Amino acid sequence: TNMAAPLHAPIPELYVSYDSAQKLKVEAGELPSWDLTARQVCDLELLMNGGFNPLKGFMGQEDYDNVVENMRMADGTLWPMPITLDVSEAFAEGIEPGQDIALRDAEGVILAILSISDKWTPNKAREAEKVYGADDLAHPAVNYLHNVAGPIYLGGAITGIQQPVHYDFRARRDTPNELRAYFRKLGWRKIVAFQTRNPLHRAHQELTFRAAKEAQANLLIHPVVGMTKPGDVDHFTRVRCYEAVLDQYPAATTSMSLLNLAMRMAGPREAVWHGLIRKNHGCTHFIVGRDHAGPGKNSAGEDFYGPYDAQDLFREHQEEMGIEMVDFKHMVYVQERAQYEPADEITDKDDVTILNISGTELRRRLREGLEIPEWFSFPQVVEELRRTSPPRSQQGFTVFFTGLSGSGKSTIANAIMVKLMEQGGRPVTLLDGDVVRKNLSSELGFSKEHRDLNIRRIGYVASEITKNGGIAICAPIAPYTATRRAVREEIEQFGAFIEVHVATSLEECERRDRKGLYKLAREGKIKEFTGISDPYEEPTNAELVVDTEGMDVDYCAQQVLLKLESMGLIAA
Ligand code: PPS
Repeated sequence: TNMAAPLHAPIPELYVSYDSAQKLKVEAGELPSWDLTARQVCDLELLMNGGFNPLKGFMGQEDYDNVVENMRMADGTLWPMPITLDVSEAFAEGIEPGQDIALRDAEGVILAILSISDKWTPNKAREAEKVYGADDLAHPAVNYLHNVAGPIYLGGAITGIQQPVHYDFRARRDTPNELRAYFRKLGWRKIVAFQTRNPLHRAHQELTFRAAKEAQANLLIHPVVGMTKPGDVDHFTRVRCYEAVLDQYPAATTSMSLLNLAMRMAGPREAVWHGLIRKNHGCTHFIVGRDHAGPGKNSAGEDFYGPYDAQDLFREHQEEMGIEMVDFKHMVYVQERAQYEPADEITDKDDVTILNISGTELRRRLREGLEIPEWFSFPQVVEELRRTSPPRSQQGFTVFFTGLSGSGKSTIANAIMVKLMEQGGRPVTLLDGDVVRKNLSSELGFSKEHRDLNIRRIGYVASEITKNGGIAICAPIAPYTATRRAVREEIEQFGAFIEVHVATSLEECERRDRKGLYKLAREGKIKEFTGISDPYEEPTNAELVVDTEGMDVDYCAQQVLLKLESMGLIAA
């Protein structure tokens, strides 16, 4: 009939009109202001554009407590995820309820005004237990909660001034109301949403096709481009992959839109949250597969949630949510029938060959440049993935020498540099301790603070080189374990980090005293001299330890090269 409810009517946003926004922006310049973290910008965007409808701002304490304890706001509305504004102690000190503050993005642009109603110190251990199921730092959101998020929460209503600016894939991003308008325009009534943080392979395509068929609905591929699980394929690469497979879908019935959500990997609660967000985006159905939004293993090596816990929790609440679940079991490839089938529907398991490539196996094959079969993925997708994850022998890496002054770091580092340049293929940069101190760190001395600063600068440059596919060779003393570890973590985001401890003993270094510095240090003419009047913390987890006593430089350099070869970093 023609009496149906208005299709995909707009939902409330928190933005003020354009004119008011211009005025508010000027006034807000006078307010105390908080620079939002990357995750807070994602949350704010979805608050303002209605993605988190019916939330009107960052949660106050009462709503927060209720959400943590029983997945509901204080007024009983179902909402599984705390959406809170965490700030530092120093910032919170000067802020009281009743006050307005400006919220700015990383560039300093004012996005919104927060009218503060609540300020409190949350019980983070409790939040971790209840929301994520365990106070275990192996869970990325629990780690974030304890180690990244500030200690104080501020709550209150948001007045939206402007959307966060995105320079990437603009045409592919839609607010809930933009998607609703699009569905209205095309006359799409039933829409099944597919949430993903991974590249789409054939199994996903099959699953989404089946889901759309089952629900007799149009399909919205709705990938997350905000924040996903640490270590995921970056969203630039993924979107190029999605664009590459979009051709495989019927354009008349399928659409794709990017969602700037910051995921928490909270499994069951996250699935319900995802469902509510999709409902706000005008979808009527939502696909929940095996281990939806799973965080991986806990610190005891077990899964945080059961594989179908998310489906169970969603099912329990779907009526109240007003969005229907399309549940899926694990899809596997049956070689004899050359097709994907849900694992639990295969009745002749013993007579057929079931093929499956796990995420870990896929990453291994990419890393080692091995074959990825066509039954698993689309050639265009594999090509995109290979472009961002070339085999290790084509990726950047950092060799980080550490050891006492005069231990032979520079000499070995120079030999390695020359040998790598002889091989060619990648640019090589040497960041030698002495040389760095003449330019990059010329104003620094040898206090702990200055040494740390020096090493962090070297680490930063090396991480940029590694990211861009080059080889960085560093040769500072780097006496502090914690600082070496920080550098390692920064670099390992982009490529391999090989720590080489040049373990020449103090006695030997002092005996050689190639620069005459030990003599001066003993005489007290050089203060804070490593090994004499300043500490050197020996590495315990170096990839390689070389002892230069009685060995020639060439032999030491060979050991480093062999290590690089065994790690697949240079061609054998
Ligand atoms: S650090 O601790 O990593 O920042 O040191 P680094 O940048 O590698 O600088 C070490 C070189 O500076 C010379 N030098 C000293 N070293 C240690 N302690 C003191 N107080 C000191 N003063 C000057 C020394 O020549 C080191 O060079 P290498 O190549 O290690 O011998």
